[in-house]
Amino acid sequence: MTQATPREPRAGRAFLWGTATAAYQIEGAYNVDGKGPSIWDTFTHTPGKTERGETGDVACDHYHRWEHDLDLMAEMGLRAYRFSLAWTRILPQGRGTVNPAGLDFYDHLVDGLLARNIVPFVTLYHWDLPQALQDKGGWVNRDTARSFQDYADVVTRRLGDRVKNWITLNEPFIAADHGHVSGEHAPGLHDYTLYFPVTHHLLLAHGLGLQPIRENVNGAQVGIAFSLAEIQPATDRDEDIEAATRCDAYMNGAYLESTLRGRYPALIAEQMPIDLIQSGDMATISGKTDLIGINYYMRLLAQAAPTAYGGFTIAPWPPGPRTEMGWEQYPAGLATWVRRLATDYPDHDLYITENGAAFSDTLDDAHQVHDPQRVNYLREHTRAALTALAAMDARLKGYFVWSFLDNFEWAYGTRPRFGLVYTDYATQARYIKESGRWYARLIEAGAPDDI
Ligand code: GCO
Repeated sequence: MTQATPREPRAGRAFLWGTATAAYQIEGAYNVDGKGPSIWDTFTHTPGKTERGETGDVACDHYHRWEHDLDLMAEMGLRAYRFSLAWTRILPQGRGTVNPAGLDFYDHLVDGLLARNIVPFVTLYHWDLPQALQDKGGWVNRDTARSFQDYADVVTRRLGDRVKNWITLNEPFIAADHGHVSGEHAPGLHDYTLYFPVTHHLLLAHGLGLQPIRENVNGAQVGIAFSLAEIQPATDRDEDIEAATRCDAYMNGAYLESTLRGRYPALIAEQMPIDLIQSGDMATISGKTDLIGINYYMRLLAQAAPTAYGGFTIAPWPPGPRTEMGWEQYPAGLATWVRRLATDYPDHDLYITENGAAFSDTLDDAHQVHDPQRVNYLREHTRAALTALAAMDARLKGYFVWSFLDNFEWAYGTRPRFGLVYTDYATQARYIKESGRWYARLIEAGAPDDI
């Protein structure tokens, strides 16, 4: 009797297959209906900051086209949709006066999702800090954490009866590092010493934000969407192994351990300025959460660099398949994260809150986009995640493709295309790509190898 080949693990009917976006990357309408300026409006309007000087002033014009976009999500059979709120659409100055039109927009968006049986996952902060708060020091200023708490209160009072799944922060490491150390993101600062206060105040904002979410949302499920690269030593030399430990602490441990265990990794804690952590902060930062968001794109190979910030640099990947961003395709790293988090934090639900890839998509005369590379990428990564789920009996509850549609990729502008849906920026027409049709079949089948 030949052994039947084991079928690939299948996601259950309750598994939330979805897509993810962010306000600044898709909405446009940057100064419409009372919205105030964010640091990304300021950054992209500053010459030299973005490829081709592009801005998110229009982006995908989702602000005006959201109903058609929701129809496309329903056509693909999405079960969930992760999106972020533009803080300055709701509180144009960051705190104080509320802009009713901003709350109305998200109110209608949530109702539109629910009407299509799509579960909303709302990200409160996806990097677009109000410029008015940046003018007072931004995340370097501890008060910004309090402003975030007020913002979370305003939003959850309005949406908390219908939105149960909340992501406080998207990728705090990227916000801290790219915004304040490398300067490639808004607000475009270049000072590695800012990593510590910005990290701490972002996490304090998360902890303070938990309070209104718990008060205003019955049955809230809340957590952070962490940028989780799998860190490996570039070689088996002791110094590179040590460099990988340092890199993992800076990029991952500083955020996971502080919020989930109430302490920074020793390497980080010992560098924190004395007066930065105030009494009670770590208890606030590690307030109870329910879910862990995994934003996974790549592994990183760390190598020793004694004079570099953090004592490490990132080595080039070995030859192999790449995405349009030049990123190595490494699905095994996603499985590693599912296993690691299921082991370390068994009391939390896990969601892959972002995973996807940019490829050079072209629209043919029939308005079709044949993107077999993206289909293969998604097949490999969903297979890796579901295999880890089965092996660990992990509480992996959902997977969100980055992204629903092609959108504004920060400093790269609109050139990189990550979407399951093609955005024709000249006409703002949308066309579901081959990968979007494949994803719809995956949602039906539940297992990537069945389609
Ligand atoms: C991120 C952000 C997204 C990006 C996506 C592709 O993870 O960097 O959450 O806004 O657009 O990851 O780089």
